[in-house]
Amino acid sequence: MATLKKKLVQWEPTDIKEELLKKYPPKVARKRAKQILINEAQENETPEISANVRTVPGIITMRGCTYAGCKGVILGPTRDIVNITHGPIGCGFYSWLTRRNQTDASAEGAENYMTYCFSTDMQDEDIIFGGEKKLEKAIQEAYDTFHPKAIAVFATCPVGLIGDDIHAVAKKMKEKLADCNVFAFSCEGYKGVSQSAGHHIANNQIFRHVVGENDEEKDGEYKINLLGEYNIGGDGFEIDRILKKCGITNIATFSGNSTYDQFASAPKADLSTVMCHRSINYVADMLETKYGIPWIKVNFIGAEATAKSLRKIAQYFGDKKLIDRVEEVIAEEMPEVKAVAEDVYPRTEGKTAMLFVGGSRAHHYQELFAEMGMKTLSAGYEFAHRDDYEGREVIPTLRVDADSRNIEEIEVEADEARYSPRKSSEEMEKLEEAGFKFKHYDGMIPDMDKGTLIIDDLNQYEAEKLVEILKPDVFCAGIKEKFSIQKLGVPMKQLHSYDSGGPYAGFKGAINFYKEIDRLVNSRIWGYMKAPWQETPELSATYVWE
Ligand code: CFM
Repeated sequence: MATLKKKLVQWEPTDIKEELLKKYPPKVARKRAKQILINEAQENETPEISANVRTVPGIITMRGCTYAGCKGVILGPTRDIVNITHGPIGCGFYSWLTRRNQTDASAEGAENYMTYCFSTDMQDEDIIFGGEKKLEKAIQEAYDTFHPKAIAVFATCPVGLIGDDIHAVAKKMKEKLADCNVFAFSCEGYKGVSQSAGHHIANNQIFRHVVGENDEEKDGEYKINLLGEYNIGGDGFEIDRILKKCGITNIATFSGNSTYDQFASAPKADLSTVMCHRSINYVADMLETKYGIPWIKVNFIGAEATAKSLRKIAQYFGDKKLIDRVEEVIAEEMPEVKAVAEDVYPRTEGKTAMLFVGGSRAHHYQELFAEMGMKTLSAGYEFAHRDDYEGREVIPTLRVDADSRNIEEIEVEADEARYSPRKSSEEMEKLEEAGFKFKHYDGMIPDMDKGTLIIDDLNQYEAEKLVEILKPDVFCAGIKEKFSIQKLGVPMKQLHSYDSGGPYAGFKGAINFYKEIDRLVNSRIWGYMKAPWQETPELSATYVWE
């Protein structure tokens, strides 16, 4: 172990970057160079990072496809919509319960279709002669069997290639079935450069076909929406527990542990809180434009971040009763969190981490590591956009390329009957003067130290190189990375599925995470692994870039 620790800090970030790029053909190296940024940690002076661009073919990316982002990520956690994959069976099968979103269907009469895998199972003849009839039959069959309140149809790559009009089929069946909302998503896997395009396609259609469908008033005080929280490993359950304890009413979660009615009722909230900015910021914007609901960024990953987010919500409503209750809850929850943090701290302090996850967790989880005294050496997203790195200020300057133009932007206007500003402009100004920021996200970069490496769309080759050079105490990514990293002698924590652990959100989640990471970074088993560079030490400190 001692020999491994020695290797830290002996590489300059510029040398590491050169080392990562060295093997590539010049054209690929030039492209990747723009996606690898050495952090200046100076607000607003950070040079731009290239993100949301195509992966070079042949590179083993960590990304997923557009269909995965639509069907799996956004619609996956909603229990009472029948989700039919129109395509060959593999797409439906692969997205069948592979994401660890949980749901609570224990209420009497609760519908839950999440455990089912619905697919049209397209065959060669459907590809040749068209699959619309088969889709129509599948919708009818699902309706006859379950009588769900909604059926969603998802396009896979071949559907787009052969030109099946899934929207026409959905429209026809909606009219025919009358008491079932049927809508479709043109989320062919190839549609965008990653799953991020699928989030956008999914949210547009949910906004168009479901949001606002239920106009009934909802009970409760301090009504919020929780956007971009997907209840992975029960995170949403923990957040809901805390919100409830504070007396805050969660009208709709998009989309962890959600139902059709939650989406339909979202306009009834008085504040939208955004967890995962990447996957859902456009819904927050649309809810504001159409219904007048302001939005703020929150983060329930990390105990301090959770406390801060609760205080922000309370400050927004500005009611003394809520402000006091939130303080009481924080005071009640924190001692246990602090006790565990203090216990692990001597063992975790000074340890190092790398995080390459999706489009928000690589940022959020740095909070939890910081609470344990751990330092993030390098981090990056798989598919986030520049605003998730550099902050929302860059949005007006984002380049619209052929791939992003491919994804529909829906025009939303204020709803004549239902638009009502939740706060007067004076009240909003007052909050802003007191330091409150609406529609605001600074991104990952300002929170990272100078000299750290921020890498977009990291691939397998670069991941192994990075680990080899910097030897972190823990590497965080997903299942595809898990074993190649562990074979290098470094513990690997899955931050998508949590390795079947969790929850890690909120106060109880922080406790789980501290304990888990303490076990991982202090396990002696990693010391027994022989990594290739331990046998070929020329790759260590003696290396000089020419
Ligand atoms: Fe948002 Fe997510 Fe993420 Fe994401 Fe995801 Fe996920 Fe993720 Mo895996 S919505 S961007 S597409 S926080 S499934 S719950 S863990 S890559 S960092």
